[in-house]
Amino acid sequence: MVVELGVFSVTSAIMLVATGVFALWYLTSSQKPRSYLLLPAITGIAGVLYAVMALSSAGTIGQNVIVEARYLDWVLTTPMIVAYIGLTAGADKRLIGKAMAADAVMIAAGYVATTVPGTVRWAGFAVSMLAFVYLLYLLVTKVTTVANDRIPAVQSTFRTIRDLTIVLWCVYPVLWLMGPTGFELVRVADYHFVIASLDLTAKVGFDAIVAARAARVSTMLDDQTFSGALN
Ligand code: RET
Repeated sequence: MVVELGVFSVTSAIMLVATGVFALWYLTSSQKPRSYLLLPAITGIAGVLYAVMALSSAGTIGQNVIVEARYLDWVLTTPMIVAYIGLTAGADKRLIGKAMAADAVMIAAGYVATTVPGTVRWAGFAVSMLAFVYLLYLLVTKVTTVANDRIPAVQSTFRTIRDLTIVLWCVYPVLWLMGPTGFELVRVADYHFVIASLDLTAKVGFDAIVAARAARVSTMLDDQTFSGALN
């Protein structure tokens, strides 16, 4: 209980501080595509819902809503991460929508697998896995094909955030199987700690890479404009 309260509180604090940093970054950046707003939104939603998890584990909220808060965070923010990757690639609305829908199905079925016992549990897991594999398929085939038409700097950002996402996200179903939801090989407190670390990397790490790369690309473009003006 105490360990979980600590893990949730610290994670919430880091997410909220990161939200402030990314909001400031947005306000001060020279170019302001609307997609940049996804970055503080992703960490902001998680910051609030991790605070709910902390309050729930402290008993301040009468009921245990840890699982609900976590899946609500995931169902809102993981499609936003997918949308950001799609927008970076330059994919059209239809393709981005498909990938976001697959993602939402993955999380919704995962929630069923986590909360409903018996056969439904494994049916939920199977549906979630299928949606996950379809999402990965879209990312490495169709979305990547579109990204190949972009300038090299954008292509490399795309590949970095795509690969970070694929590698990190593959750990979640493995943990689900090992944790209290599956074969109980990992203790509950450790499970929450590992998930919080993954969530932090998948959100704050992801946002930081995007922001750092965006700054570099715009400096490069500014330099080009500058040298263009000289010629
Ligand atoms: C579940 C269980 C069932 C099978 C699969 C899962 C996948 C979950 C994923 C979650 C990603 C969360 C992220 C959060 C960021 O803060 C639901 C665990 C496939 C991929 C990136």
